Amino acid sequence: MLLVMPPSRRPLRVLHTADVHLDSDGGGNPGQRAAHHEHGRRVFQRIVDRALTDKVDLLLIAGDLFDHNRVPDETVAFVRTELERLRQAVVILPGNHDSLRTNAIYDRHDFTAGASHVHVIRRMNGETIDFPELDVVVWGRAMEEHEPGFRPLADIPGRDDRRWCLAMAHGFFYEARQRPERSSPIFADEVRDTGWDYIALGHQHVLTNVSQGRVAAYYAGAPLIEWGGGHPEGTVLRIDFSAEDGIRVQPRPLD
Ligand SMILES: [Mn+2]
Repeated sequence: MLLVMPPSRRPLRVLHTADVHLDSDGGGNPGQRAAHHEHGRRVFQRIVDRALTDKVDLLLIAGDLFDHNRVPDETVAFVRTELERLRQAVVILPGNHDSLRTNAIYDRHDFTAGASHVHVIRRMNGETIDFPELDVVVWGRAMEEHEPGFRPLADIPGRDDRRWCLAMAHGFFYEARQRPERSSPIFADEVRDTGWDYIALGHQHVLTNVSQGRVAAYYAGAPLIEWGGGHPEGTVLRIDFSAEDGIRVQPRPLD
């Protein structure tokens, strides 16, 4: 009997985060705001620490890394310095808080300058970033306007069986097809029909598994949950891909 084996792919380890919301206001007086900003930076540092400690191959940031497009240069410099600690590839998808509208942070600053491991998804019609050395492709569609007509997974290409196929999307998940009232809708059947290996989602701040059929799809949840709460740090997701053992998703702490 002839067995047709799928092409083997090297094992892959990914860290998935989203909704870091650096420089979010957090309410309060200027002193409290400054402390909140500082706390957000420490959380981002811990995400980079986790990527290093867990020796991931790839870090995916699925939208809303920044809370708004007006963040000062100093915050951008902080992020770039942190990302310089990594040798691993990083892919940043703009979300609704850091979307590619006029004066966008990703237009004002080139995060890839002098940092060839950093990639920012900027094409409104979607783009595929190929990492042949990792046997992986990452696809995403950049957001300009967060509105019901924007479909983060629209026109995703067919999968490539020789590679791990990962997509990123920032938006609101719908279990069933309907006329979307919410902006940037992501429908369950769209997730399923991609046939891709993993969809790294952002926008919903609670860790949620919305996998469909054989397509794994998760919201990583916000890594910084509550200001002043009992559990100030959320988690990030680590995903291990293996041709033999399949795909394993686990939350990883940030302390
Ligand atoms: Mn969002």
